[in-house]
Amino acid sequence: MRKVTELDKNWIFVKGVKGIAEARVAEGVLVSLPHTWNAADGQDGGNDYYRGTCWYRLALQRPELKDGERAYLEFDGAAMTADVYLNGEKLAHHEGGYSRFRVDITEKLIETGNELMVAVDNSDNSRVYPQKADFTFYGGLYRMVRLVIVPKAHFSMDYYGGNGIKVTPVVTLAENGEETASAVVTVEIWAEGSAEYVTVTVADETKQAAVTDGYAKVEFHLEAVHLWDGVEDPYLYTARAELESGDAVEVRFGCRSFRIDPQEGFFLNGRSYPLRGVSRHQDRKGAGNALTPAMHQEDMDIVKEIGANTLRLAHYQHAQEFYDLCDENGIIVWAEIPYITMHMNGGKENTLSQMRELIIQNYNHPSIICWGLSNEITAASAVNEELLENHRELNDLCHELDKTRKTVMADVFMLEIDSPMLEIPDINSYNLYFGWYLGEMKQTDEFFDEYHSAYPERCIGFSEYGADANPAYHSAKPDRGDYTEEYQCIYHEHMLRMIEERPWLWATHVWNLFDFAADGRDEGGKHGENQKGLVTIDRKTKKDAFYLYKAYWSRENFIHICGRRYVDRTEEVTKIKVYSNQPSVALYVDGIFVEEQKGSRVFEFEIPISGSHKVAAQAGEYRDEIIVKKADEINKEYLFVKEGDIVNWFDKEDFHEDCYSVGDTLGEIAKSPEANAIVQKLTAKATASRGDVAESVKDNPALQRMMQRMTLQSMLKQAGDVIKPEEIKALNDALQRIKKVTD
Ligand code: GCB
Repeated sequence: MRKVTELDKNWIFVKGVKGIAEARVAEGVLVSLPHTWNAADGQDGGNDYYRGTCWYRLALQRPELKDGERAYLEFDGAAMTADVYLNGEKLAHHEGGYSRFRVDITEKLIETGNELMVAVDNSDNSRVYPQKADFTFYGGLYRMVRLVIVPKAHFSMDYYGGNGIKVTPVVTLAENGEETASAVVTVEIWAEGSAEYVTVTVADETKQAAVTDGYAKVEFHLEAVHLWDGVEDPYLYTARAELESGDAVEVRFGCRSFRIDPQEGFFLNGRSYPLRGVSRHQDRKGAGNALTPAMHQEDMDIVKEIGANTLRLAHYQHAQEFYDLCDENGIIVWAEIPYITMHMNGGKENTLSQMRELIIQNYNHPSIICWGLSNEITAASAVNEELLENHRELNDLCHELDKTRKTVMADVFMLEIDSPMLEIPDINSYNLYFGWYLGEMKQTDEFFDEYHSAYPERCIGFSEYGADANPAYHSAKPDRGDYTEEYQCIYHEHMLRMIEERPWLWATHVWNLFDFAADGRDEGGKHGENQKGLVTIDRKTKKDAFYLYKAYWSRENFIHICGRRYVDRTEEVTKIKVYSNQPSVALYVDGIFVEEQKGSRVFEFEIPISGSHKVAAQAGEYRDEIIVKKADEINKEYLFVKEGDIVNWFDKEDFHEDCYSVGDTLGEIAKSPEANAIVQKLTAKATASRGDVAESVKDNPALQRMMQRMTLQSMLKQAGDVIKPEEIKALNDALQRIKKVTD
């Protein structure tokens, strides 16, 4: 029997001390695990959260060890690198903040007074990923640490944090005439410490096999297999393996088959099963990344509520508890390592070891169907032989460790579609932000159509898309870059229509289900947060766009009126938008019936307003209600761009349609040498502010073409603070004096 003790209490945490001598005697503070030292400063922005070495100290009782038993420490997550010391001696060094590792301490334990010390470091370096990315790199022992005592002969404890058992079900689906599917389930085990035989039980059948050189393989044939069938029926089997020493491991697995077709998308167990879902980061307000089981469960409850059937667990290995929840709830998962944004010359070994750990530790989860090699890796790195080689090695490693799953990459929009990068993984996916960071929403449609017609034999997905929204911000004229809930809705309405018309997209993942901490950000009225979530970082507010997805995906009947936070409205006639999965919606104002609409998911009404009104929408027994009030002036609390900023120079009455303006595309402006010349000066300044973007535009004809379709205003907004609103206004005034060149 193995004995497992959680070491969650009585740790002394010492911050900002480099050497062990000092850390041993430092007073420190008492903490419990999970713990991160960036729970507060990693979330309030400004790039100044603490990145460095901190220490965790624990007085460890010597466990009683009998008959050759061994004692291991098991760390589920120490971010980002860890050095483990027992009684002053360094026993292990681990690089990678998201995976499990173990340390054998058997020989180093002393009779009394054992002192465990762990130095954890999240400072920057040039070896361990991630180093450059849009999220906070929390430091700490932010997942559980355990003491595990195993008998002399035990399942492997020393191999990349795995648990020594690999279960591979191969399903044969029912064909004409047959009623049920069958499966061959291969159970492989690895043992250390001279085991002789293993007893394996799967679905009430028990078999024994000899263990040779620490390895054994047993096969089971399951007739009438109960499939793991996604959200409909995520049935899990258990495999239990026991050595003669009494050491036992138990894992759950699922029998399912899948395939991905470049024209028809994803198939689960032989039937079309379009993957439509969201991404998730592992953090939340106040806790940082030190999440409790209840927090994981709450996240999964929200995934279920929105009705997603897939999750991209970005941008690193998530907690075992969460992959377990995905298994139990039938959610199809994209798992990945943090090889992100920027390739590092000295980082290849780390990408390989993080991938090894990801696969070995997560192989048995039926929810996972692909391994992500990298994310937007060409955003700040050129496509050269070194980058290609790193990807080829990762790709080969995945196939060597796992014959059953696909490899995938999340490509940045400026990666040319004919790049050799795209030929490496089995399938691909693009992150596109047209309509948010740049360009117009419909460029997304055009991009995918171009890709699909150029490469009809390739599987392509939509791995990221989104628009930031601060639920405090509102507008009757939502616009790109205004951070309003209303623009986020319009953006996602477009994307959902776009996706529906392209069933060949093998998977689509909204970026992101939850707002998350991104220390480098300071925008949209919040510090240190990426607000592309459909739900706020504290999980308390579901933004309106959440209900749009729910209307598309969920079978739980509901009705939702948008704009409950947009109370004060200056317009005489206001728009009331309702999201529902019901076929018709009736609207009432102040208790009086106004109109009933038949439709699908998005229902739009217009009502005149004069005072304070109670607006209700009803579909059968489902009902929702909001209050709106006629206001004389715009409520400043609703605006990201506050008073004094220049917002709407288009509203001027003297706007000349026959002259140029910042609302024209770069392509249109280029037709007039005069207009082009004055624009060039400002755009040069804008692109210079984003060195990485400027570089890629220069060498990238596809991107240049795309930029021709962008409005000047979109392009300038990219530059953020570099171009002042006054400068844009002056530019617009100058353009308004130049007559348009007609073809
Ligand atoms: C991306 C990245 C993701 C960012 C996202 C954004 O493409 O992959 O990590 O958070 O864009 O919101 O800009």
